[in-house]
Amino acid sequence: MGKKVILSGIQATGDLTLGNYIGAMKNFVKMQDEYDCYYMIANLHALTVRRNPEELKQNALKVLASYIAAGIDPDKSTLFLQSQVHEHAELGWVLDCYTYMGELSRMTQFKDKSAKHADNINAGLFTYPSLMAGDILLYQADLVPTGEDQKQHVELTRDIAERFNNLYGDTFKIPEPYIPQIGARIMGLQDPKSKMSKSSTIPNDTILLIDTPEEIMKKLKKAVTDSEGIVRYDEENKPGISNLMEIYGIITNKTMDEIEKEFEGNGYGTFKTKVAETIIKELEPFHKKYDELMKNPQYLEEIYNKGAKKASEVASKTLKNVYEKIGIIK
Ligand code: AQP
Repeated sequence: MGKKVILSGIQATGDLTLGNYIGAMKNFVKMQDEYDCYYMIANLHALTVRRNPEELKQNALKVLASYIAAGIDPDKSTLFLQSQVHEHAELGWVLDCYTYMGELSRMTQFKDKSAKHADNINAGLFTYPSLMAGDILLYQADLVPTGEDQKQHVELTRDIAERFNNLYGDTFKIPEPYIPQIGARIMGLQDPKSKMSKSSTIPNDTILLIDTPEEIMKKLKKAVTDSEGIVRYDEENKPGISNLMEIYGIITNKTMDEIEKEFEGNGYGTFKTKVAETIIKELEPFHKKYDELMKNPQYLEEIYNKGAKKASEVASKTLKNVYEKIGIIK
């Protein structure tokens, strides 16, 4: 029996955050030996918000460089741009026709993003989950590693796949979400009730993977806490400190109990400094590799072209089967 298949991706919407790293990329790296992994750069998804065309191109390279710098080996995993494999857009359209408006209007991300971009609530923002279902189902993925915020979309993908299979017979593998137990939802440093996000406009809210050590230390020192002064995990009443504890815990492999003991009798200043130092150390090799890769766009182009070739072979088989089943002449 062959290896199980994984598909996941990150939108080409800006510099990646510590949330993307902990919630998604760390698992991408961990899973690449055991699974047949397809990691795409979701540049078509990025169009749901207005983008500067040059920045969108550059952001695609940044995501690819981040994948490799974080430890994804392009010889083990298939790395490609979503736009290079036209089957994504085609299957996305087909699945639009098998997804209900009621389902799409229940999606939390649609509600959040429509509130953030009230001047541009476009149809793409609404049907984003059908395109994402197409991304996953094209590769007959068994697992989809993501952060907590994407779980709802993977669940909808399962519903769409089951609906299609019931109508036309076994066509799609039904995928499972794969969500880390800790770190699935890293929160903003200034607004710890909202998820840390690439597009956050709140100063010092987000740690970017490309932040310098000085910037990371500064952001940590300014992170919102509470007046209790005790390093104690309580997500409801101490969201700021609990978020920092999760970040520290996932990097050091320590439990919340161990962290509470470690910082017993210490104030928040000592704790924040230690968290900052831990993040800086974790990201040191990333920085070095990322800078090298971004100086070599030709190498990045080779990687995504090679990946797209392999991805297209798999995707075209699935789409051909889908078209035959629904009566579309190719
Ligand atoms: N704060 C987070 N904590 C844990 N996981 C997270 N992810 C994103 N933010 C966090 C996970 O990263 C993967 C890629 O996300 P994406 O860029 O495709 O879309 P997103 O979820 O919309 O991420 P952002 O950073 O919030 O982007 P913008 O600001 O452009 O919308 C996903 O697996 C996601 O769960």
